[in-house]
Amino acid sequence: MKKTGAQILCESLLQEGVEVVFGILGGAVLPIYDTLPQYPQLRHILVRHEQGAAHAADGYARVTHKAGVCMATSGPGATNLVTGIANAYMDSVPLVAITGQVARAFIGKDAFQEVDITGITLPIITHNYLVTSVGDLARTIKEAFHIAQTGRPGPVLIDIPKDVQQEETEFVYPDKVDLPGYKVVSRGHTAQVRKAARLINESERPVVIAGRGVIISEAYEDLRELAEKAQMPVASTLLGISSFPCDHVLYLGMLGMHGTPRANMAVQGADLILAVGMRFDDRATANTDGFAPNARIVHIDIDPAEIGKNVPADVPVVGDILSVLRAINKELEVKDRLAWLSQLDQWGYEHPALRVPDGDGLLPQYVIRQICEATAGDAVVVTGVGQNQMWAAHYYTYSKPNSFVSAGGLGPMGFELPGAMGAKVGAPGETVWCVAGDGGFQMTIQELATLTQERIAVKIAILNNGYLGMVRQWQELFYERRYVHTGLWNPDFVKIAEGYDIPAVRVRRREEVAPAIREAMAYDGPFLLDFMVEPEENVYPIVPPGESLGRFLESPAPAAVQRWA
Ligand SMILES: Cc1ncc(C[n+]2csc(CCOP(=O)(O)OP(=O)(O)O)c2C)c(N)n1
Ligand SMILES: [Mg+2]
Repeated sequence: MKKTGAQILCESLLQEGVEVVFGILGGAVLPIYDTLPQYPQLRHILVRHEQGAAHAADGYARVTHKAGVCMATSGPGATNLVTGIANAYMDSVPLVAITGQVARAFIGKDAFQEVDITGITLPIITHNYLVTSVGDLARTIKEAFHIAQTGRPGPVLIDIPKDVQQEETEFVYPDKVDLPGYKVVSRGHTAQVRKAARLINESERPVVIAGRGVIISEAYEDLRELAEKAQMPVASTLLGISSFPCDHVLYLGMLGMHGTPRANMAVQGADLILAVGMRFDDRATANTDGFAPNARIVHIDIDPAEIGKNVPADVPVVGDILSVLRAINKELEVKDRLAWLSQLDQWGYEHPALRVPDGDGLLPQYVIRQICEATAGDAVVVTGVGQNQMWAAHYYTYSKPNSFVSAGGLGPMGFELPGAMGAKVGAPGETVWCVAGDGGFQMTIQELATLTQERIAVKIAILNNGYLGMVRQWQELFYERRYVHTGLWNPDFVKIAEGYDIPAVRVRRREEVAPAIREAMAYDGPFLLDFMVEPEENVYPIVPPGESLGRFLESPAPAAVQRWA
């Protein structure tokens, strides 16, 4: 029986196990939307901006480990997806973006709402397609999901001209892909695995740096086994948070520009770094010239292009993290490494961090701690970008694997609300908190309407400091306190929420924090808390730009600040 391109798209999505599509319609996707009612198994969530669709699909993908799907019309709909696609690319998130395109006869004519979206997205996409014949559509969708979800995950875009959506052909969904140039190496090379294990066995001061690859590969147990067997302490990158239990005695915290003293000093003092599914991002390494000066580096990654890109590796192992860690674990000797671990404890003692200062002021760190307490470290926390992100990274004790969702590589303000929305749709049984900046929240605030229309019960905590806080912090520390255009006039977020039919509470004092969080959690639906936090609170420690990991500022002591100004 013949089917239209639009029907073939829907049938193929069902074949791929897709349950949810985030999108907004327009002229060039009308045939697809007109077909949707024939497929009630496909839930469509109508967002209010295509950036929201892409971020929501991204949040959904991160919690489910399945490709998130977003859909937009041609031209402005497609370009509005671009930030979300770039974000998924930078953070290796499986995403399938479907865009309508003008009819084939109009392509290249500057037709109404025509853009070359395959051209625009080329550098920020794992792969993309312009489907020029309905006969290619099913195979294209099969390939797109395969490429998005296997190997190093990432975004794939499928651009479908309107007349291809209307054209008919026989529908046969292929049961396998035929991509001769696309090879995924999953098992690490045996000799490299042996070398890696030998270096670990011989080392005295080893450190694991766990990245998002551990989460993508769901290798939590294997990482834990490795750490415990070899008594190797574990630092994580920002995106590696929740790959290893935060309350584990071997956990050092996050490393990097805002890393904990213990994590950064461990890396600088190590004789061996085991880098697991991380890409030596500059926010993680600080100045690479001074990075881990005494360490040999074993780098495990599924993407060979990552090996040696930023930091040279002594022993590269290309493969899937789960399979490589399992292989290494078999070769590991049981060690106690007491001298090294007590050295780390000593450093931790000399450089205490992450204490919430006493006092009356409403500190953002205190708010995060209270959310952590109220949820027993068991919620999924989705952050914005900036100070709120760093406080959420540091002050919540993530006890469950893959419970910290944050946009690290691209760092787009505005991820928080749609990202949390997608995470809640993907994990409806979890409590999902959106930790928002007052600046970032306003970049995608319109998705409050989607929460209400779809009854998506995200709990929102705005850390309202009245500033583009992270940038203000840089102005304070590195531009002699010249606050140029970082102060924000903000609307009344409680009234805004009420306008969207979302109950909301403003919190000004410490003693109001816990009851407000309880009220938000008791409510069956989305709820917003507007925390009026100390405006000029800073994120510490911070490694000033250009410095190496060991040179962090720990406190706002004026002398130290001047030295770096
Ligand atoms: C889309 C986008 N524009 C600009 C920036 C640069 N930037 C990084 S953090 C930040 C401040 C964020 O302010 P807010 O959302 O209030 O978070 P806070 O740092 O105050 O917690 C800015 C402007 C960015 N990351 N993303
Ligand atoms: Mg702010």
